[in-house]
Amino acid sequence: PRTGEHTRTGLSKAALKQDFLDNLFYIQGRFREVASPHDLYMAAAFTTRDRLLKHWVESAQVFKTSHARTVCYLSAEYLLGPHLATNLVNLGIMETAHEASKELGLDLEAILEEEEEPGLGNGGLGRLAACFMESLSTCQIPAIGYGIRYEFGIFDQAIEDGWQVEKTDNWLRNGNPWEIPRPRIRFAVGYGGYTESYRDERGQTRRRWQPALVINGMAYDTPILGYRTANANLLRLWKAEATCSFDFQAFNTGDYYGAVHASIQAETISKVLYPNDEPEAGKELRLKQQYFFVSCSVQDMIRLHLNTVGPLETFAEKFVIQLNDTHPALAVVELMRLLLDEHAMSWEQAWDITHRTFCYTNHTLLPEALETWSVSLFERLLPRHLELIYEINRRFLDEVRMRFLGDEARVWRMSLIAEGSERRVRMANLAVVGSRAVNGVAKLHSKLVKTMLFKDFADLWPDRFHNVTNGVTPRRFMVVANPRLSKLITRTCGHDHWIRDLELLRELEAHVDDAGFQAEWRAVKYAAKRDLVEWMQQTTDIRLDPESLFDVQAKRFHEYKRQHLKVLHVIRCYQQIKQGQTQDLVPRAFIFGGKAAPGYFMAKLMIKLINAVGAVINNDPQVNGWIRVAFLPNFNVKNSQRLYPAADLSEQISLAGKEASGTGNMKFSMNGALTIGTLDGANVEIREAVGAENFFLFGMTAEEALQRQITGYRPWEFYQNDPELKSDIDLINSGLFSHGDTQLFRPLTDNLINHDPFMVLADYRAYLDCQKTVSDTYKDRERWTRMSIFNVARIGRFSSDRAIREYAEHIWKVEPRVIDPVT
Ligand code: 26R
Repeated sequence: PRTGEHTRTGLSKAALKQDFLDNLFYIQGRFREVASPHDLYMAAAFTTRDRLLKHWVESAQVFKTSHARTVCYLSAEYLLGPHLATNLVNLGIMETAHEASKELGLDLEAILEEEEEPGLGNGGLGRLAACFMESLSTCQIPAIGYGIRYEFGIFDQAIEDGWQVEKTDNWLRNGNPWEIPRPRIRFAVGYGGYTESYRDERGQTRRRWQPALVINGMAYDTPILGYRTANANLLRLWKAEATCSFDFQAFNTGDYYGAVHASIQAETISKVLYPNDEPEAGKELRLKQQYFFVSCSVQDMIRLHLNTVGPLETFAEKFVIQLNDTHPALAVVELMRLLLDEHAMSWEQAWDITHRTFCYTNHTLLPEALETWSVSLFERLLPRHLELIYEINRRFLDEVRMRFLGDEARVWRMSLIAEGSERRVRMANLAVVGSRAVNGVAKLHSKLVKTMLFKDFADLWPDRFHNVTNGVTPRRFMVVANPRLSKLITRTCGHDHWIRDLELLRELEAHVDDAGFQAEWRAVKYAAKRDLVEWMQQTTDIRLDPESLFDVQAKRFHEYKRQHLKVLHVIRCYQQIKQGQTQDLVPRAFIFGGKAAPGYFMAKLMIKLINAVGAVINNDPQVNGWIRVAFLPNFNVKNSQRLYPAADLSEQISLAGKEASGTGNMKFSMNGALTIGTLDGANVEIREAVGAENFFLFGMTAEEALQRQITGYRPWEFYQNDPELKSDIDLINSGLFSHGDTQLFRPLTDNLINHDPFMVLADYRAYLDCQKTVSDTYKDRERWTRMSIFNVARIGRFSSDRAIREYAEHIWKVEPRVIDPVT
C-alpha cells in the first residue's frame, strides 16, 4: 500500500493485491496455489466489499445524525444482477483491479464470470427497482430499499427438446459475500387469530389483534454504492424464521417434532420468489410474503424514527415510502395499525401521517395483473387489517358520495371491496386511496392510468396523478456491459462525464459524419457480435454469422409482447427463400430470449414454436446462410449484458396500450441498436428523442387498437384476406415444424385466427412492410451507422438518474445529501 493508505480501503494496486491475498487466506482459508475459481471470486468480492463498507458506514452515520429525509423503496422484487463488476466501476477501480489481477497471475474476466447473480425478480419491475437503487446512491439521495431475501430467486431456464424446463435457482449455495446479516435487527410478524376490544390504562376502549402465529423477520443488508460518490445506500432484505416461542412450546408439551415442523413452516415464507402469471391457487403464501416484508419494513422505519428523530408525529417529514406496484400496498394498513394499536394515535392523525407518507407507482394496465385478495382469505390471515380496510373504505366512500351525489355506480367501482359472488379486496384502489401521489411509468401509460384505469379517482383527485418515465442505469448497461463502446465514447468526447450525466452523449452528434468514427463504431458492434457468437457456440450448438443483421427480442414471454408476430416474420422470410425470392432480404440472425411463467401454457408453446422453427430452418441447406434462428436460454441480467451490445435491431412490438413502459427498449438503444416498434410504452418517447427518422415505426396506435376492439375485431378476416399470412399460419399447422404433428401448435394458431386478443394479425402486414424497410436500410451500412450513432447520442433522457431526480423533485420532495469521504 501507498504510505498512509489502509490495506482494506486503499484504492492503489498494491492495496488491492494485499487485501485480496489477505481475504483469500483469512476468509477463504486458501493460498494462491490451491485456490479454486470460486475462492478467487470470493476473495475479490470481499476485497471490493471492504472498500464499499467504508462509504456505507460513513453514509449511515451522516444520515443518522443529520436526520436526513429518507426514501424507503418497498419492492417485492430486486433483479440485481452480479455485484462485483458494477461495484468496481462505481468505486472507480475497474482498471486498477485488472492490473492487480494480472500481476497476481489472475484473469479478472474469469473471476467476474464466477458470480452467481441474485435473481430476486421476474422482469421489468424487479430490474427497475435495482436500477433505481443504484441511481438513488449516484444521485446522493438517502434511501433504504426494503424487500424479501428469497432463498430461491427466479428459476433457471433450460431448453430440452425445444421446451422450457425450470431449474431451481440455488443462488445462496456457495455463500453471498455482499450481504451482512443483522441478527440484532429482527421483528415479529403475526398471522391469523382474532381481534378484540379492551380497556387501556386510561380506561379507553381500544382494539387489538391476537395473532395465532408469530414468526420473525431478520435483516440482511447489502450496500449499494453510487457511481464515483461516497454515498452508499442500504438494501435491507428480510428472511423469515421461527420465533423462540416454538422452542418453549416444544419444551412444555414435549412436541419436539411439531415445533420443528412449525419452524420449517415459518421459513417457507421467504423461501421462493413467485413467478408472475401464476394461477390463483396456492397464492396464500404470496399474501403471507407481502405482509411479512411490509410489516418488518414499517416496524424498522418506526424503530429508526424513534431512535433518531423522536415522536412519530413527524414520521411523514422523515420518511417517504414508495410502493413499487401494489405488492407492498399492505404497508398503508400496517402503518395505520401500528400508529393506532401500538402507539395509541387517533384515527385522524394516523391517517394524516399515513396518507402524507405513501406514494404508489402503477406498472401495468393488464386486468389479470391487477391484484385482488379474497375477503375470506384476508379475514383468516389478517383480521385486524381487514377491519382497518373496512374503516378506510367507509370514510373514503362517504367522501365519494358527498362529491358525486347519488352516483352509486361510481361508489361501487371505487370501493376497496369488489362485491360479487366472492368479495375481494382491490389492492390498487387501496394504494391510490392511501397515497398522496400516484404515477405511471411512461407518458402514454400515465395518460391511460389517469383516463382509463383510475379515471374515477382522477375525477376526485386530479392532482394526485403524475408521470415519471422509467430509466435504466448506464453504469451497468453501458460501462459494464459494453466497455468497448464506452471507451470509444470517452475517447471521442474527450471525457467520461457522460457516465454520470448521460445527456452529454449528445456531443457524439458532432462526429456522426466522420467516416473514421463511423468505422470505429461499426468495429465495436462487430466485436460484440463476435463475442456473442462465440458464447452462443459454447452454450448452445447454434452458429451465427457476425456479418448478418442481429435481430433481437429478449424479454419475458407473454402474448401481449407478441413474440409470435416475430415468428411469423421468420416464417415469411423462410418461405421467400424457398421460393427463390431473396431480393428483399438481408442475411439475418433472429435471436430470441426470455422466460415464460411456469404455469403459462401459451407462452411456453411460443418458446417451443421458436425452437421448432429454428430446428427446421437452421438445418435446411437451401437456406444457405440467409437466415438463422437462435433461442438464447436463461435470459437473466448476466446474459442480457452479452446480448445488448451485440444487437443491431431491437424488437419492441407489443400491442399499443399494453406495455406500461418497457426498459429493454432503452438498454438496446443505449448500445446502438435501432428499434422496430409500436407506439407503446416508452417507445413513444424513445422515438421522439432519437428522431422519427432513426426509428422503425409500425402498427396501430393505442387508440386505434381500442377502437377496433370496440367495433368488433375479426382476426379470421385478416387470415382469409392475406394469402401470405394464411400461408405462414398454415405452414405451422402443416406439421413441418413438428415432425408431422398437425395438432401441436393448434392452441396457438387457433387462438390467433379466432380470438387474437393482442391483435397480432391486424398488425402483421404493417410489421412485414416495416421489416422490409429495415432490410433496405441495413444494406446501406453508412446510413445504418449514422442512425445507430443518433440513437446513442440522444438516449440520455432514459438514464435512471433522470427518473430518480424527477421522483425526488416532484414526488418525494427530498434533496441530495453529499457524503464527504473521510480519507
Ligand atoms: C404478464 C402480466 C400478466 C404481468 C405483467 C406484469 C404480470 C405481472 C406484472 C408485474 C408488473 C407489475 C410488471 O412487471 N410491470 C412491468 O414494469 C416495468 C417497469 O415499470 C415496465 O417497464 C413494463 O412495461 C411492465 O410490464
